[in-house]
Amino acid sequence: MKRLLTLGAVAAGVLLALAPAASASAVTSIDAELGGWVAADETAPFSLQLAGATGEDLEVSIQLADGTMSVDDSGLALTLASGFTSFSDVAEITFTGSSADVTTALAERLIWTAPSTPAQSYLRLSASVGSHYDGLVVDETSGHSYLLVTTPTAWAEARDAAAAMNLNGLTGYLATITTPEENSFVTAATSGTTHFIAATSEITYVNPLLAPEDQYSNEAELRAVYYWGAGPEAGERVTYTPWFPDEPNGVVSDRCLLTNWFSGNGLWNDAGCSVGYAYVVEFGGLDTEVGPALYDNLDAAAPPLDGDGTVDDELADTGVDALPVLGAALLALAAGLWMLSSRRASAAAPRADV
Ligand SMILES: [Ca+2]
Ligand SMILES: [Ca+2]
Repeated sequence: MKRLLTLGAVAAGVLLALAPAASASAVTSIDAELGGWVAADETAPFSLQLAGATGEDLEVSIQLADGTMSVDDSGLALTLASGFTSFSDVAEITFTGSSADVTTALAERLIWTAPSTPAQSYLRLSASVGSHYDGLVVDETSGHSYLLVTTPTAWAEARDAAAAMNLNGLTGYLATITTPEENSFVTAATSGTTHFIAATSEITYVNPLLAPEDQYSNEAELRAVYYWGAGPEAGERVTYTPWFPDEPNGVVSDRCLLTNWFSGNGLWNDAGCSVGYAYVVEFGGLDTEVGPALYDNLDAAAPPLDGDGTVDDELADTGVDALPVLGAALLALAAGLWMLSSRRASAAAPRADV
């Protein structure tokens, strides 16, 4: 029986791991349209296209080799990261937002201003885009990450909400606290907030995780017997149980476990599954981390020129009217100044499809 139970638990765990992973996703790549050569101080749109983004909030970092950029965030709910103060005229930026708003911002709202010298430049940048969760805490020892959700939520809804989360390819799950070290870390990471963990003795939550021959026929058999109801340990018996004094007190309907009962002590209590409590989502160990998607052309070759490589040809590639630019460049050379006429600025008609 014990052997069968173990095999069943492993099989169920594998099934559970595969099911959410198939629907979860992450930003897997960034494609860029950076345009061609741009005259000094001129602006040109550029575009970063994300592949794989789903519902999770995203964090973007862009760093330019030279020049400045602006992100038109009008109508979009984007938030600058700590240390950044403007979406305009910056050489470097990090911001967060919903997957939809970030995707729109990167695809349609980016403008580059070329540096004042040399007379023409091409855009070089590095960018990264990954999942973003406010308050996420990473255990550097295990590599697992934890997110406290303080909205009072019933256990099954918390389990399902956690499974819908995705951290750079890692599917979330209601936290499984399996060692004293993990218990201490999560207690500290949540500042001792009372919250649900994935342990349960509710028959309708446990049986689907077990092989048919291991399933329980009535709830009395599951009295004070706890299983992990989610995560890599789904379907496994709970063995580490740091109970609060006099718990579990065995109230028949109290079949989902809370930690930090009464105080930030890391001690557990059996409680009602349908009562709303905070919960902790854990990421790690269930599937493969994708990591933030990266784009970097800092060392890439310059974009090709259509003409003979002279200034006018190069600027013509950007769509800028070449003649006034060439005139201004010659004038600037003669005067020892790189002054650009307002006519030239208004003549700029940069192209993103070079
Ligand atoms: Ca765990
Ligand atoms: Ca109790």
